[in-house]
Amino acid sequence: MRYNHKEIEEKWQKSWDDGNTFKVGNDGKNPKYYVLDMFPYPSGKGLHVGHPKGYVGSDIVSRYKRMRGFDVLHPMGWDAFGLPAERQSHKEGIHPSIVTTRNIETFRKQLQKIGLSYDWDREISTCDEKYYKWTQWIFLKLFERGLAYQAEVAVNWCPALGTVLANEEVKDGVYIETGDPVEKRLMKQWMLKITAYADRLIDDLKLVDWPESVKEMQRNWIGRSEGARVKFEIADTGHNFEVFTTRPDTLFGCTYAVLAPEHPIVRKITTEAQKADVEAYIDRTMKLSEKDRLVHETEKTGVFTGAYAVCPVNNKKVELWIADYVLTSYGTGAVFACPAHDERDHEFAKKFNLPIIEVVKGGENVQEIPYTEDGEHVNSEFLDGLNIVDAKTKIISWLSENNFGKSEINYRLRDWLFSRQRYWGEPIPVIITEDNKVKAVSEKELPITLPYLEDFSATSDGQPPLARAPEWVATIDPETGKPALRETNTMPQWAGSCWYYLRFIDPHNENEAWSPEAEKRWGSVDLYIGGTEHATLHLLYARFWHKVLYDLGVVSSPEPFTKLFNQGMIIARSYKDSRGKYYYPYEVDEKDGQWYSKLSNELLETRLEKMSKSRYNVVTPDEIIEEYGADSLRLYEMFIGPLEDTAIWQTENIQGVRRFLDRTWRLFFNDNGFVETTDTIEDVEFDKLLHKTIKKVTEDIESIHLNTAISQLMILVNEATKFKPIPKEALSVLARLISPFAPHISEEFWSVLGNETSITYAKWPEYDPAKTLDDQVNVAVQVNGKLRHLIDIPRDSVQEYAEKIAKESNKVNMHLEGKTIVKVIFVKNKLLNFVVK
Ligand code: ANZ
Repeated sequence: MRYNHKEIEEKWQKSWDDGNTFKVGNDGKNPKYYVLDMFPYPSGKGLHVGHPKGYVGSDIVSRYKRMRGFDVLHPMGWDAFGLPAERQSHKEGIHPSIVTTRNIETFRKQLQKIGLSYDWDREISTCDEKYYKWTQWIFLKLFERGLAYQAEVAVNWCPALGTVLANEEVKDGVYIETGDPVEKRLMKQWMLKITAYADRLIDDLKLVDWPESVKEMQRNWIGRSEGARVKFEIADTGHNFEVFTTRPDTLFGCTYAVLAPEHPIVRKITTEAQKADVEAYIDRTMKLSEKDRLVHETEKTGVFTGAYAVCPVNNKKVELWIADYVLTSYGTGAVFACPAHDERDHEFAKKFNLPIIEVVKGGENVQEIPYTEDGEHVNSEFLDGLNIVDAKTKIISWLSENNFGKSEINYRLRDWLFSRQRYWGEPIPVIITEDNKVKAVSEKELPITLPYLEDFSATSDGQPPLARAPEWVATIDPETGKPALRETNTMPQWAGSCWYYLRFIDPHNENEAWSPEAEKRWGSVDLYIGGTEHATLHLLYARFWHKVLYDLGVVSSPEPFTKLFNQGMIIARSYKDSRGKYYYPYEVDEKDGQWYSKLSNELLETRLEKMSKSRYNVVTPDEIIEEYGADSLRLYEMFIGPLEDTAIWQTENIQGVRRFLDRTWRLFFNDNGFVETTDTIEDVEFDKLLHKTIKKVTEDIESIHLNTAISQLMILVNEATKFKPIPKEALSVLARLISPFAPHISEEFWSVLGNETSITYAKWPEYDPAKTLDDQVNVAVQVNGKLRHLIDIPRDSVQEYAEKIAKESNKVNMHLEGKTIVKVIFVKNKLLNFVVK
C-alpha cells in the first residue's frame, strides 16, 4: 500500500465535514481555548503559499488543544467590505457584491483543501447585512457616548481615489496600498474619539502577552509625552502665545522662540520690516507636506518676525521666529528653543547665529554640540544643582504658582477619521433632519442596508456614491414625521474587523450582537495569530472598540487579544531584466549560478522578494497540494523555519518533508496492509526517546516552536524504522504527535490502529518525566566563575566524583595550578565552580 495523499485527504476532509468534527457549541463543559487568525480580505488574486503560514500555525495549536481536552473555538470569516473590492469591481465592471462572493468562494475552497480545522458553521462576512447590522449598532453606542462626532478637519484627500483616508493609511504623502498622492483638505467628517482612550490604550498593554515590538509600536503611535504648557508674552504687542514643552527645566536656556508659520498670531505680530519675508516664507511652507517638514536631514529654514518673546522665568527678551520645523498640528504650534540641549534648536541656532546658553552640565562644549542627557542644572537660578526630573517638578510648580503655565500631557495620536466617500462599506446609521440636525436612527431600524447601485462612482458634483440612490437617501424622521436625509458617507474598512472576534462567539444571534452567556463562555481571544502590518491599525482600533464595549458592560475583559503572535512573511526568488520586466521561473535558465532569460538569453537580476503576482514569484497552495498533498504543504510551511521569521520558499525542498511522510507511512503499512506489531516496548533507549519526543513536541507546541517539534518527530521516525516488528504503542503515540501537523495521514494511521473515531479528539500522549532524563549529564566546570570545561558524568553524581573527574582534565588543571582552592560551589547535574586564590 502506497501513500496516496489525494485519496486520503479527500476522504478525511469529507469525513470531517460530514461529521461536523470541528463544530463547537457554546454550552461545553471543558475549559475553553479561543484561537483566532486575522481573517483575510478576500482579494481577487486568491491565496499564495505565504498566506496560510499563520493559519497552519494556529491550526496546529487548535488541534493540539482539542487533544488536551479544551473546547476550542477556531473560526474563520471574511473582511469583505472595503476599497480593494470596489476597485476590482470598477476594473472588471462587475458589482462588488458579486466580486466579493466569488472571491470568498475561492478563498474558502483553498483553505478547506489545506485541512484547517475551522468551525465553518460560524463563518461570517463583514459585508453581510446580518453582520453589519451590529457594526452599525456599535456605531450607535459610540454616538450615544459622544465618541462619534462630526468635525471640519484637515483630511487626507486622495484625488485619484476620490476619498479621504485615515492617518494610518497614509505614509510619506501617499496611500500605502496604491501609492496615489494624498493632499490636505478641510472637510466635514465623522470622527471617533480614540484619543479619549489614549492612556488606557498605553497602560493596558501591560495586561497582554504580545511581542514587545508591537507594544512599542503602539506606544510610539499614541506618543504620550509629559511636559508643560508655558505662556510667553510678546513684548510691546499685547499678544501672547503658549508653548508645549517636554523640557520646562531648560527655560533659563531659552534664547529664541518659534511659531509654526500657520500660527494665528503670526500676521498680527510681524513687524513692517519683516512682513515681506514672513509672507514669502508662509507661502513656501504651505506647499510642503508634514512629512517633508519633519525630515531631520533637510536644512533648517525660518524667518525672524521682528517681534520679541519674553521668557517668563527671567523676563529676558528673545527673538521670535517662524519656522516650518514647528508643526501646527502638535502641542500648541509654538515652541521655545533651548539650543544647548536640543538638536533641532541647536542646528537652527547655528545656522541663524542665535545665542546658545548652557543650563545642564555634562556636555563637552554646547556651543558645538547639544547635550541632551541628564546633569546638574546651571545658570538657572533656583534650579541650579538639580537633575532633570527634580528641576522639572520644581519649575512646573513655580510656573503654576506664577500663572505662567501648568503641567500637560500631549499625545501624537489623533482622533480616528471614520467616514469614507465610498460605496462598498457600512452605511453610517444617522439621518440629517430638515433643520440640519444629525440624529441617530433607532436600533429597531437596523440594519440600514446598503442600496444596490449599478453605478457606484462619486457623483459629478463630488458627492459620495450613495447620493446616487435618492430614494434611499430620502427618508422620514420618525420622531417628527418630517422628511430627512440619510448620511451618504460610509464606514472605513477597519470597522468590520474591530469586533469580528466577538461575533464569532455567537454568529447566528439575531437579537443581539452576541449573548452575555456566549461572552462569558469564550471571553477574549487566547491566541491571535497574524502579520505585523496591523500593529498600529487594526490592533489599535479593535482595542479601542473593545474598551468602549467594556465600559458599556457588554464584554467582561479590558483587552480583546490575550496573546498575540506574529508570523513571518514568506519571500521567494524573483527574476527581472534590465527593463524591470519580471519572469516566471519556467522562463529562466540557470548557468553557473546565474540566471538567464530563456527567450533572449539576457542575464537577469534575481532577488528575494515578498511573494506577489506582480513579481511573478507566486506559488499557490493548490499546486503544492495537488503534487505533494496538504500534509506536506503544512509540514513544509512549519519546517521552513521559526514561525515568526521571514522564510524563503523553495518548492524543491518539499521533497524532504514528503519523504518523511512516506517513511512514516511505511512504519504503519506494508504491501499487505497494517504492519506486524508487538505489545510492549522492550528497548529501553527507544522507550526513552518516545517519552522525550512527547515532552519536546508538547513543549514546542505550547511555545509555538513548531519547526523544532517537527525535527524531533523526524528523529523518532528514523529510530522507529529500526524496529520490526514495531511496538504498537510507539505507533499510537507517533500518530497522535504528528496529527496536529499532518492531520489527514494521521487519521489514516489512527484508523488502522483500530480506532473508530477521529484522531481530533484522541487523548494527547503523556510522558513519564523519569524517562526523559539522560543518564549522563553535562556539568559546567568553572574557575572563579569562568567556564573552563564541560564534563560528561552520570546523572546525580555527588560532588566528590564531579571534582575528581574535573581535576583529571588539563583544561581545568591549568587554572588551578599554583593556586589555593578556597571554596567549591556545586549544583547537582549543572555546575561545579572552584573559587581559587
Ligand atoms: C523646549 C525644549 C528644550 C524642548 C529642550 C526639547 C528639548 P515630544 O517628545 O515629541 O512631545 N515641540 C513642541 N511642539 C512642537 C511642534 N508643534 N512642532 C515641533 N516641535 C514641537 O516633543 C516635545 C518637544 O518638541 C517640546 O519640548 C518642543 O521642544 C518640541 F532642551 O521645548 B521642547
